[in-house]
Parts: sequence; structure tokens; C-alpha cells
Amino acid sequence: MLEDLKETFLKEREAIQSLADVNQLRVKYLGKKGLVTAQLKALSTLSSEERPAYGKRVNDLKVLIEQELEARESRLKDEELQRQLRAESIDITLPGKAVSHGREHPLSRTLSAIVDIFVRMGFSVEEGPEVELDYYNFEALNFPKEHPARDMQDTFFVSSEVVLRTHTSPVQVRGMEKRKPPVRFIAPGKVYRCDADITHTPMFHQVEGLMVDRDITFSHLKGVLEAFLHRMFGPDTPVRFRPSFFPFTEPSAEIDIGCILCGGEGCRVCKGSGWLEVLGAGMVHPAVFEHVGYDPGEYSGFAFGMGIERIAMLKYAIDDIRLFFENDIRFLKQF
Ligand code: 2NM
Repeated sequence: MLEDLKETFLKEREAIQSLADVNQLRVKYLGKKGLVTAQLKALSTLSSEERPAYGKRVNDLKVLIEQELEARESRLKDEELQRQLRAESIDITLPGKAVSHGREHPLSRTLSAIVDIFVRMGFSVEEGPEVELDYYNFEALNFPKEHPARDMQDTFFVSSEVVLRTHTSPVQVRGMEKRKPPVRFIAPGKVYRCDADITHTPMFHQVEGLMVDRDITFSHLKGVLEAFLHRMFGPDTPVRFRPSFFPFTEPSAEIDIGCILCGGEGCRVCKGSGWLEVLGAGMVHPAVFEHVGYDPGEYSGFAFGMGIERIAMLKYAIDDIRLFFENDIRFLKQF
């Protein structure tokens, strides 16, 4: 009887496939209502002579089954662990993924360089709204009502009184309204004009600057802007001032540097002239001072402006302005 039980168990043990199978056999043989348990319970029906020997045999069988099941169980767990380890293994000999580094955008680098030079000369930095009142963008800057810049063709109108600023000069006006002379600050930022080709985008960046005090002359303008251009493009860069016109300055000038691409020989970029226009400037018009409450009899000042894209294009020899805004990593990587 006990031998049969053992034989059956040994056969069933061979069929074990899983931990569930192990548990099933454990219940079947060793559980409360198990086959071996039943044998142990039956011991009480035996005589005291038969009991010890039979009891030992039942117990031996119980121990054997326990050991066998435990051995099966630990092998199954081990196999499962190995399977899992194999499935989750990583090949540490594979080459790693290259981390691609970011770079400062060429426009940001150019702006930082410009700001840095003026800050070292004692200028502070002012900001103002990009959505601007017509008053600050045009009226206070002495643009007559019929000036072409006020045309729908050149200016983005939000309403009849509100525009996207077409230059950062309104920041200068707001800056002057806020304080009394002496003032000395620059205004970098985004500006907007209805225009798009290889040298124009509807949004671009400008830095404008302003210095106002008693007895500020055109010589101060020349000295500051020459110093700026020599720090920006190198101390031997030729600088030239040409008469020009702006509504908000009188007299006005446009400022050229010797072509940094051909060294003044004449090339495609300087259109054969040997010169590149980089700045507009002039002595602030008395009408502008009147608008901000400065007495033009007491104070004078100079102002200037430049396009950051243009400066960056010249500095890095970039021939299409749109490259700045496409965010093509192959372009950006070069700076
Ligand atoms: C330029 C050229 C010349 C300029 C003038 C002023 C202000 F507000 F003071 F009148 N701000 N910026 C100015 C003068 C800007 O950009 C080409």
C-alpha cells in the first residue's frame, strides 16, 4: 500500500512542469486531506505493536516526498531566474549612444558680444514691449503721418493705434520718459517688418543705443561707435561715416566697415565697393527730446541702431538670413 503510494508519487513527480504542479502534488500527498496525511491519521487504528514500524515507514515516505518536491521546486525557480536573467541581459560591449551637445545660437552669441562691449563702456540694458503703441513706435520719434514706414506694406498693424514695433527705438523713448539725463543705455530685442527674402525676415533683432547728457557731440558718437566696431570686428578694421537721413536724428549717418570678407578688394558680399554698412546713427532730433520732456537747449545726445542678423551674417560669413531660423542642426553645429 505504502509502496504503491510511493510508486505513484515518483511517476507523478516526473510529470512536474511548473511550480503549480509542485503545489498540486504537495496538496495531494501532504495536505490536510492528503494521501500521506490520511496514512498518518490511520496510525491510531493500528495496534501498539504495528504502530512504530508502520509509523516510521509513513514518516520516511512523507520526508521523501517533501524533499523531492522541494528539490523540484528549487530547480524550477532556478530555471525561471535564469530565463529572466537571459531575457533582461544587456550587451555591455555595444558602443554607447553619443550625447549630442547643444550650442549657443549664433544670434545669441552675436547679441551677447554686442551687449558685452557696450556694458563695458558703461551702458545699461533696457527692454520694452514688442506690441507697441503707434505713439512710441512713430509719433514720438518724429515720423511724419505720411511717412512710408507707417504704411501697411512695411508695418504689421494690430489696430489703428497699435503695431508690432518696427525698431527698438520706442524702448529708447520709454527709457528717456522714465529718467532724467544723463542716460546711457542700449535696447536689444525683436522687431517686425512686412518683408521676406534672403536678407529679410518678418521678425529680426536689433540693438539700438542712446547717450544723452549736456554737451554730447558727434565726436562722442564717433568715438563710441569706432571703439565698438574695433572690439567687434578687430582693431585694424577700417570705419567710415557717410551722411544719411533718419526722422529721429539730425544730423544722421550710416557707418561702414572695410569688407571683412575681401579686405576691401571688392567682392559679392560688399557688391564690389569694399565697404559694408553695419550701423545707422545720429544726434537725437530736438523733436524727440520735446516728446520725452528733455530740454533740447540744455541736453544733446546721440543714438544708433544695428541689425543683429546682419552683424552675425558678416561675422560668420552667412549668406542667407533664413538659416538662423530653420534650426537645422548641421548649420547650428558650425558655431
Ligand atoms: C538707428 C539709427 C539712428 C535711434 C534714435 C533713437 C531715439 F529714440 F533716441 F530717437 N533710438 N534709436 C536711431 C538713430 C536708430 O537705427 C538704425
